Amino acid sequence: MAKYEVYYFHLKALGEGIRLLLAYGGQEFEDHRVTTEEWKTLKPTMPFRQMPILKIDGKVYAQSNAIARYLGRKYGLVGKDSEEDFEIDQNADFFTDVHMQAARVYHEEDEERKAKLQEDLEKNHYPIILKKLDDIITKNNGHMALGRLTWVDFVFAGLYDCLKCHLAIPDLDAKYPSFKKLHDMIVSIPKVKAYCDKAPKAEW
Ligand SMILES: N[C@@H](CCC(=O)N[C@@H](CS)C(=O)NCC(=O)O)C(=O)O
Repeated sequence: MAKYEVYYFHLKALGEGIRLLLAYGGQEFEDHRVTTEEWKTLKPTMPFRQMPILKIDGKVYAQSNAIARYLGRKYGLVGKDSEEDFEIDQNADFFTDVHMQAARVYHEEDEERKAKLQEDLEKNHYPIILKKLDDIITKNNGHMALGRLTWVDFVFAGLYDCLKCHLAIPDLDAKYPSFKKLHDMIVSIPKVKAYCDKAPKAEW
């Protein structure tokens, strides 16, 4: 049987969707939570100098959405044709865009600039893009695409706590209940819940 290993920081963020998918697929895996100190040595050995990566029998694969898509294919969480896959990919990319906008501002080091950028996002962008995300989930029966369970739901659930932190909107759950509902639905799937219950706790 193939050996699966996930390498990521002690975070949920971009790594958790992969862990949740492996748990869903009933796949045993080694969950390497890399420390900042270890990362200095590991970084140059990574395909794109970043994590998460998935190792299968020692072969390294990178890019969180590509890994999630691969696992989705393995576990029957994909479309029935190319057009359905297209819809999943489209909504996954949109979700990544939403997260990247928030992450860029969250990581801004100049406090004054950060406050201005955050104000602009909250006033001019978040109401539009978060409503769009909410519409997608509502229209899809509580899912990210195709009105049913696909791999992008796991990406959403894995990243949700991190997204909340990066968005810095304290009442996000109340404003967009569809988000929390989708997250909670994924982490309640019995095999996924069993993983979550025993996994090391990371805030986001
Ligand atoms: N597009 C990549 C982005 C990966 C990424 O940004 N990884 C960050 C952590 S979330 C990282 O490795 N940071 C450490 C570094 O760049 O040194 C993916 O989705 O996997």
